[in-house]
Amino acid sequence: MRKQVCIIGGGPAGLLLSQLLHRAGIDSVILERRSRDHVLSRIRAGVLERGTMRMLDEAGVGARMHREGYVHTGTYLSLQNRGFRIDFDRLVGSSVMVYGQTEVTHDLYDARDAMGGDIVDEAADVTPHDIETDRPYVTYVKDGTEHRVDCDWIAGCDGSHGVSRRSIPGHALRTFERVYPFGWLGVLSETPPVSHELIYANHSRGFALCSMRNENLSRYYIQAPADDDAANWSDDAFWDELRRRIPEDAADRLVTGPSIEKSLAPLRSFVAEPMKWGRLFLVGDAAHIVPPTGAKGLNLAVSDVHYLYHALVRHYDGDDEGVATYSETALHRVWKAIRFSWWFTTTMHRFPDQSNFDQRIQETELEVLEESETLQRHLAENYVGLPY
Ligand code: RFL
Ligand code: PHB
Repeated sequence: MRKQVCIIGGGPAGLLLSQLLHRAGIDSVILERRSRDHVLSRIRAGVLERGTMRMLDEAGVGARMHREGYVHTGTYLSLQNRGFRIDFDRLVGSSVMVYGQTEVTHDLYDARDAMGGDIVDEAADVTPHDIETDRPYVTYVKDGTEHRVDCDWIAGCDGSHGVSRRSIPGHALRTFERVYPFGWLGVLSETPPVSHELIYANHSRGFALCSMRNENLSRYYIQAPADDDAANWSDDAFWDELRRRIPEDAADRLVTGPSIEKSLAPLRSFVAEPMKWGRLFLVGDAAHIVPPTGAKGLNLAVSDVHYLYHALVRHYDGDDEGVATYSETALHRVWKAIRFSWWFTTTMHRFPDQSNFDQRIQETELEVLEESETLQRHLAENYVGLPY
């Protein structure tokens, strides 16, 4: 088959890119390794920046988000069981949308299907070839038969364990990484959320986050050792630990119930440079990973898609400036989100080797934040998403 763009990976980045390209008259195919059921059952991000909302609207898939999502005009931070609010609306005149990545992915698949988009699922051995030439192609195996996609460009939207980044020669790739000595143990439960707004809690027992999906679906996380196992945690043990770490009034009204999902996610910061090599672009988690504390992963994938989409539209209009500068432009924004996520993670979590000095500095950082509108504005600006 011949396509203008071959997209590897059918997560939110790949789906959104193909949807936008289709609407601009540029044809693409998505090669996804997993089944659609698998992709649609992954529980991940929950917070959408204003730029992400705009992009979903631009792709024509924002209607259900506006109907069913929750606009949050602020968030709570807590230190040792006492919370204070950061008011995004007052500080920066903006807000975020709480709408699960699972739902975003659902809406994108529905839109792709409605437009007859080409998506190959359960594509095995997806391999990019000749990316340093003007005639790249991608091979894959489906139901035991090898297929070939000839294309102008390859978009590597295949997440952190995909094949795209590995296709860039080692001498050309530079990576930057920080691995944190803890993970997030997450629980999804069919209970009313403890708070209408998110609560990010710093506690001497470790970080906790209260989030939500809807009026009867809550998402909670607690910091746990990186080598812990979700199977070690009964629901009761999880609820007890969460209750200890969050503001007292929230702990008192927390409604608990059986978990319908429980998993441990490791935390790391990672960037691969450059994000373009020859005819291959890296997009989203394929190029960078952030710890979830700043809620930036999905949102960064969407801003990458924004830059790449406009670069490709310009290319087919005869202007190659956008494709030439994609990596530089995207990385400029990526590093700011990497910094914010690192800062927020470092400020909110307890580190195993933290000295009493480090701990006092961390507590003072949060006290200063509570007192300083300037610092709050900085946090708000980054949390709702830097403009693009
Ligand atoms: P994805 O979603 O990983 O999709 C990549 C797709 O590529 C497929 N694939 C391949 N296909 C073909 N051939 C191969 N060789 C392939 N290898 C992989 C995969 O099956 C998959 O379908 O990457 P994408 O599209 O770049 O999207 C990135 C986001 O999914 C990710 O950044 C966020 O989920 C991160 N994240 C959060 N981001 C936010 O913006 N806000 C949040 O609140 C937030 N919370 C989170 C998060 C991630 C979490 N976990 C589990 C990592 C909370 C958690 C707990
Ligand atoms: C979530 O609801 O899953 C969520 C919310 C905020 C974060 C991370 C995850 O920072």
